[in-house]
Amino acid sequence: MSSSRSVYHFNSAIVREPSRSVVDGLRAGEHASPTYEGVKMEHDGYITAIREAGVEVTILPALEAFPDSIFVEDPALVFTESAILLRPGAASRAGEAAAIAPTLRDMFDKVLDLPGHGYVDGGDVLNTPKSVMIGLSARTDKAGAEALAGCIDKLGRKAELVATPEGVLHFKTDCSLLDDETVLSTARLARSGVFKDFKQIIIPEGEEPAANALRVNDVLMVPSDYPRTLEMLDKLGYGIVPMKTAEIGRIDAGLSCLSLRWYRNGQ
Ligand code: CIR
Repeated sequence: MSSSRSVYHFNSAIVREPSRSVVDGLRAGEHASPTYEGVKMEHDGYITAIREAGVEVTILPALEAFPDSIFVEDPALVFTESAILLRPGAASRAGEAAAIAPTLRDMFDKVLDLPGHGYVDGGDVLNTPKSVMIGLSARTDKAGAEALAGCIDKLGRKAELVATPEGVLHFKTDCSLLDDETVLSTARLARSGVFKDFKQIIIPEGEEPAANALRVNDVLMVPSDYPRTLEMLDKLGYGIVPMKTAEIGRIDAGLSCLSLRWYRNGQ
């Protein structure tokens, strides 16, 4: 593994087709349901964008029994050297880890199981060059976060437990890594001081859902409905690709949750 490779350099990804049941996906607020067709269109656009960014995409079949299973980021965590099967914190998503396990066992030499009984959603995990940040949230508890930190330690990486703002679904709902030194963050998350060792770009007030952007190789995918964020990031010189997220946004999802991404050696 080259130590100079950026953590956002990916050549492989897994996504899962949306199921018809995606219209029943979990949501915290009173949002109207998305349509299956709308979600499918956004998902197709996402696959195209990450392929164009240089990533080979494995598409898994829809799972009707799991409305939120399109969000493959949550039941697992993947690195070049290993995958870790997590334990999603929402009861309706608990079976998603077992559903994705055979694929990960096929594609990775080493697959670790989260030990113990705690819970972790992958949406709470931000991989940065300094550490793997694990956000405590309503989905990720201390027992799960500590167990995950132990797995990450075994892989020779450094883990760090951090807080997610109250009422925010996942740590990464409110932030993303823009490059090796820079994070994009909401003001409410940045206020906690969690990114004090990074250069911080703060989301304009009222555009908070834009914080879940996704850097893939030379491209920065950004939700398309947030013009001030798009303009700010464009001026900073990032290679912006605006992505439609209005439908998945109705079930509290953003861009990172739609894929598991890693750099596969020897490809
Ligand atoms: C959920 O509540 O679990 C889904 N409706 C949304 C999951 C979004 N996942 C993510 O941000 N990693």
